[in-house]
Amino acid sequence: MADVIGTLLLPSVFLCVLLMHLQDTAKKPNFIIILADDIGWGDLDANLNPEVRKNNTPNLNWMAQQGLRFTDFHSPASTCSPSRAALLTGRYGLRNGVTHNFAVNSVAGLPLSEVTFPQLLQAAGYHTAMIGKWHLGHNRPYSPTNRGFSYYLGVPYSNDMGCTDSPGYDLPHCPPCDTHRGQYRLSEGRGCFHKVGLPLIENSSIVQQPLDLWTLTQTYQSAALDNIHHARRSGQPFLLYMALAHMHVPLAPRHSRPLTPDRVYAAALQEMDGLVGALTSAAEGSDTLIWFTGDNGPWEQKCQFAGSVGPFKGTWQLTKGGGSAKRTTWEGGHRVPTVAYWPGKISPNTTSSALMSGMDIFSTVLALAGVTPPSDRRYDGTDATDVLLKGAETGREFLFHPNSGAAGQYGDLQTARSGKYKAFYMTGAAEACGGETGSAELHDPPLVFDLGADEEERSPLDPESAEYQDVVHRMSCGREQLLWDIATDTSVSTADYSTDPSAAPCWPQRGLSRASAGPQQGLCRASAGPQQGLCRASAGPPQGLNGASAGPQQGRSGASAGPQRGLSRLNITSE
Ligand SMILES: *[C@@H]1O[C@H](CO)[C@@H](O)[C@H](O)[C@H]1NC(C)=O
Ligand SMILES: *[C@@H]1O[C@H](CO)[C@@H](O)[C@H](O)[C@H]1NC(C)=O
Ligand SMILES: *[C@@H]1O[C@H](CO)[C@@H](O)[C@H](O)[C@H]1NC(C)=O
Ligand SMILES: [Ca+2]
Repeated sequence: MADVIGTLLLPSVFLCVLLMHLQDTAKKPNFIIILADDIGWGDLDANLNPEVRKNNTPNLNWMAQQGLRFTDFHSPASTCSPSRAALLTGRYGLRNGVTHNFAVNSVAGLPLSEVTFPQLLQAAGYHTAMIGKWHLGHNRPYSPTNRGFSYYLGVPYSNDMGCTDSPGYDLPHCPPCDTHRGQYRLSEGRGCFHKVGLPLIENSSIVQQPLDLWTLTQTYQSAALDNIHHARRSGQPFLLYMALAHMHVPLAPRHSRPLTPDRVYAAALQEMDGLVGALTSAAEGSDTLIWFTGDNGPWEQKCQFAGSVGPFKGTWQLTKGGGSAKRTTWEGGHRVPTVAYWPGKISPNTTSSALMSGMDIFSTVLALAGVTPPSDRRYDGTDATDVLLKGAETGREFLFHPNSGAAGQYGDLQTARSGKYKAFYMTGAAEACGGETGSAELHDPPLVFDLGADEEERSPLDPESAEYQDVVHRMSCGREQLLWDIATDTSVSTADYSTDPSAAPCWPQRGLSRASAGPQQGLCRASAGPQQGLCRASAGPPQGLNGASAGPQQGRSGASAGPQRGLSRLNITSE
């Protein structure tokens, strides 16, 4: 009987599967990668025990309930630029060259010899849009529209790297851009940028400077929805890389009443969650993988304006002084809230404890799109398709965390993960709330923690124990293998971190000659006018260029863009 049914059904089932397969290959899936800035593992309610949840992330909780929540997912670095570079290239900073942050006046960015996954998707026919924080070089040819995005809207770096007219919540509180009689204020609190208005860039044009922090979420949301709707109408597969300004200071949640400082972070988190919800709704029914993650842990020195590490306290470090989140390789710096949602493809209400990294997004997204990255280089990302779609628990055998400013050389892989174990060859702290900094320490033999039993990293294993010996042997072999692999990689890039005052994105104020404000200290902002400081690309060429500079220098394997001068690098008049 079964045989008869089998014989009758087989051809039609086969045809069905074949048709589905043909459809699949004809229409590639869409991707929305949402990268939150400085978010803490404990900021996502779904990561916490029900009794300590604060109900700030209902949309993300819902996505987790309808999708997959990762419990051992890590940012590739614990500061912005290296984390983002590794996510986009699938390579450690030791290979892609980006080991620390770029500045407002950085001449260059992610080496041009590097290949980003948006670039590869774009070549495969995707509409590729990016909204938000780039932080991988704002001057041509390093800007997003030259690195794989057909559309870009956002702040070219962090939202605290420029002044605004109505500052958000930050610590210290930064004053507004001061244009009083064309002068800018000389001394302001540490960490406040006052010379350059925070720019909003669309494609390659400054469209607002300084931008309005308080409407930025709405601006980002409208642009994101436009891109999603446009791509859906056109039938073109799309990638949206949404690099949120949230939860990085200054926080500027819109609220009907002024907020007391202790309520600001929660309000900003709710605002971010609302934006995620809007993206999810816009993509409903469009065969879209939505992958939410973070670029590094909370910026603890911002005190009440920083996120929560949840149970990942880094207690060993705390007892020695300093903070144990952003910039460090403690769990608080690297373990980030991560949710993948793809109705019909990812099983609902599942969690995965697979050890994974943001670099794996590179390999997984490309595999799902059927795109093979160039074979002339080595990658550190692994294809996690089976973890997403088949519930496989096999994550990475090893994951290494680079130093991101808390200890040793930038980019050095001094912390290793394998299974439930973590080995520190070097430890270091970031600045804590209150200013304490701690100090770096070399560990030979390494410090080893069993995260399965000790998630707060309190008590290292006894170096005499057999367990320790076994772990250290395995970790050290894995690490040496990787370092050898990098040393023999013929396509390693070096980033140019040189700076030049004229490299800052700057819409010079009309009527204010550079000379009157000091040679390199004019306040960069859009001219006031009918549009209230909104300068469109059509407003004409920038004036008052000053300071010729050498053109961007490339990594040793990168092509040179040739000499360019000052502000014209942004090419405000075109695109
Ligand atoms: C999700 O899974 C958990 C644990 O397996 C279960 O207790 C809960 O009822 C599930 N929720 C839904 C909405 O299916
Ligand atoms: C700026 O754009 C114009 C018009 O497309 C082009 O002729 C010029 O070479 C560009 N300049 C730079 C510095 O890219
Ligand atoms: C940016 O590019 C998009 C798509 O090419 C275009 O529709 C839009 O007008 C551009 N915006 C600016 C300010 O150039
Ligand atoms: Ca960050």
